[in-house]
Amino acid sequence: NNLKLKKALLVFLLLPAYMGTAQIEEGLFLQNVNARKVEKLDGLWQVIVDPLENGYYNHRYQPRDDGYFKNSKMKSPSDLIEYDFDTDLELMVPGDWNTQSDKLYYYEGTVWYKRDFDYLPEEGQRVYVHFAGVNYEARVYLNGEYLGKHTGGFTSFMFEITDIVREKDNFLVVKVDNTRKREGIPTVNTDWWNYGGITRSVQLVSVPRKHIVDYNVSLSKVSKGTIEGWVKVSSAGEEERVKLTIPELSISQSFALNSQGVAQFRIKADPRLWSPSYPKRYEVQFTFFSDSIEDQIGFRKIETRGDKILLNGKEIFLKGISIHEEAPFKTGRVTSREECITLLNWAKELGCNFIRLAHYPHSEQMVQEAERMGLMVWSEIPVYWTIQYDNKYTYTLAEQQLTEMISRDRNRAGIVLWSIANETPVSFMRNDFLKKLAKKARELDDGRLITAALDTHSGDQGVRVIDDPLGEIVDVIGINNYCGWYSQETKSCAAIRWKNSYGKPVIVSEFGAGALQGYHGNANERWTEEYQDAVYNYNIEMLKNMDFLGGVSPWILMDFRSPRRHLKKIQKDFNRKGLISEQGRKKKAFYTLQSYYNKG
Ligand code: GCB
Repeated sequence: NNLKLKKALLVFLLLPAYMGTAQIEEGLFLQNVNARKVEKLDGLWQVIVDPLENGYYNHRYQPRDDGYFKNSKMKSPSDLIEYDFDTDLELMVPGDWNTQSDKLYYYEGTVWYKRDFDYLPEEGQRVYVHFAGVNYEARVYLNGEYLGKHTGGFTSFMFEITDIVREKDNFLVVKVDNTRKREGIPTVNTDWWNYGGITRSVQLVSVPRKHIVDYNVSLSKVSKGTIEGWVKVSSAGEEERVKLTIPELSISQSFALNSQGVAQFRIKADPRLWSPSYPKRYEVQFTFFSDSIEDQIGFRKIETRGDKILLNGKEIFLKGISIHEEAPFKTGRVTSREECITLLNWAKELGCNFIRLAHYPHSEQMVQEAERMGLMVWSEIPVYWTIQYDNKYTYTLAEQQLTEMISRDRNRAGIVLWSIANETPVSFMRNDFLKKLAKKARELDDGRLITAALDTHSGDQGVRVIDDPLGEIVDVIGINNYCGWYSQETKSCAAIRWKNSYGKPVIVSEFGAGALQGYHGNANERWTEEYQDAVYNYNIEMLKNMDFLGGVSPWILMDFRSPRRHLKKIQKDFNRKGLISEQGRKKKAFYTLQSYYNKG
């Protein structure tokens, strides 16, 4: 019949969009989730390791209606149910699975997570389940119902559960899959461990029906002595207003919302500006009906003039260090505020005013603590090495991760640079890809600088020329350069001269060398602390000849796990370029960099 035919035709037309990996679901968003009414679901979760995705596909490889998300239980002795969360393994959330069980050390695939909870919903509230980070793909179910899917291991996402959550015996199930994908962001080939799992906190968030969704408060780039921004609410009726207070600046004003629930504002104000030496943040509060939300916000201006970086109108040199989100002492993913503080304190001890958070967005608390401690931040998405620049889906993923990173952290004055790529090979497709990403970043946020780490440069009679078309696109050029390690003798590094014809500041975003902490020998003996130290000494000499140098972030603060590092006696699956071992012991080069930073 006609209707059936029409339906079939419709399904056919819609099919390509729903096939395979081509599907990305638009997410819900709430700014500053941690300042809302939340209930944590952290702690032990029950898990089932499912390498064949048996809990998802049947033997014909079709999605099952009775997958593990149903959390079925035997009802009579003759029932056949071939899984049981409650008698299987347990894993800590937040946490990667690789460092929690020897069997899961190299595991890549699906693990099902389940958590039971009771919840007392309040009248008139909306409830969400919020994930701060799950690597890489998450499918989420509550009480057997599918909530949605998220792709990307380092950004947050949430689903509404108002009509599904009940007072007793809820079960939340997440299918986590960290399979590396050629078309993914990142792609299959990286130099860090593919830690799988629910690596960051999970919480239930509740807000009144009429609530504040998102906001941005910053120092105006154009008018002096002005704070400006916008606030968006869930739904605004006519003549409804939202209130903003910043008590320390004697600001208390209300603004009319437009039909989209958005209010924009500009207020004369003279805040003390945020800087590494004075990381001042103000208490900022928005109120809308019964909802109110508080944040700590700093005000600062970051810009470039020629080849200089200016913070609050004054030239500043970014004394930095690169950091992976790898936990000190225990290794694995960072899961606590204390671990963030340990890493950041080491950066402070080095004399840093800047950190490069490589190679993906770190946790919200890492960024917040850095800002509180006066560290400027470079924040980056894992557009790394050879992702598929000619794949539209890959681009969509990159843009999604960029958007999620900026949305989450747009109010963090500490972040001064958004990085859109690391060591990507020049080609038309890649240039186009990154041009589009940079444009998107600028549309989303005009209060920061755009950067990327390049590794291409040509030689011109002993002079290295930065000659990547990406140089045209970014505001600040990052260059990774491993003189003395992957190329050339250590001694020769001091003599390198660089040519930069872009008229923009350059950050040497990586240099470094591997050393096993406690292993000593000659300065020409690989893996000794002395060799690493020599690389630092000669590269620091090179830096002194770069007039257009705006900053440095050597590679890297602490040794980190990488499956590319097979030298059993030395590496044991660790990239040894840390200035500090994974057990927190400092190597010689730590003090060399420290003395360079303390002098400059
Ligand atoms: C690089 C990459 C970084 C690696 C590093 C290394 O250029 O950007 O992710 O870990 O080199 O140690 O080889």
